[in-house]
Amino acid sequence: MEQAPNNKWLEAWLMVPDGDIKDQKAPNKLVPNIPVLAEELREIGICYWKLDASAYSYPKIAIPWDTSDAIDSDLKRLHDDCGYSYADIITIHPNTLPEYKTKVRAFFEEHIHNTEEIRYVLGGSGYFDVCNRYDEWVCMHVKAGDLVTLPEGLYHRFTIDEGNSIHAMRLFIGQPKYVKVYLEEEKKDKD
Ligand code: KMT
Ligand code: NI
Repeated sequence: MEQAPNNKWLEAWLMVPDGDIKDQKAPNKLVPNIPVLAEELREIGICYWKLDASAYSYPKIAIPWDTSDAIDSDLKRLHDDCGYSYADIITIHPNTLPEYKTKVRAFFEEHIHNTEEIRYVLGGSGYFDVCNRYDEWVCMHVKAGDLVTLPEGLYHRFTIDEGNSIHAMRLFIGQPKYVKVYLEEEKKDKD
């Protein structure tokens, strides 16, 4: 399935330096803002599709989620084209995510994976930050209907935004791996 055309990509911008981040849930844009365009995101290996999440209903939590339950034909197509064989659905919200505060902090620690990271936003919103080739943080604002993939080995981090909640599907090729490699100390953990 074709990715979204460049002029329909998600909003992205360069972030203030890490030392200036007081609130991880804030946009943390530079002043004046420096937008980052689709071309640049494609260059670092990001893929982006826009689906209609509001037309279908999904459970708040399903670990795993049976991908044969997919009725959205676009999601089915992507699923088959890309070989996504496992999915789960989580809702990051104090009522639905055990150890919410710890998890929200952990998602925001920069890390890489030895697999692609594939996330489909079903509701709510958040920020995926990715490292560009100048080692600067680019913040991507993800919202309902956004299906984003980050390539293996790309430094990134995630946070919910000031809306305080996101409902998201996590897709995997093969068995899910949540192994993270952090920049500072190489530690492994499971979410
Ligand atoms: C991750 O790997 O950082 C996450 O899965 C974040 C939550 S999904 C929007
Ligand atoms: Ni990750």
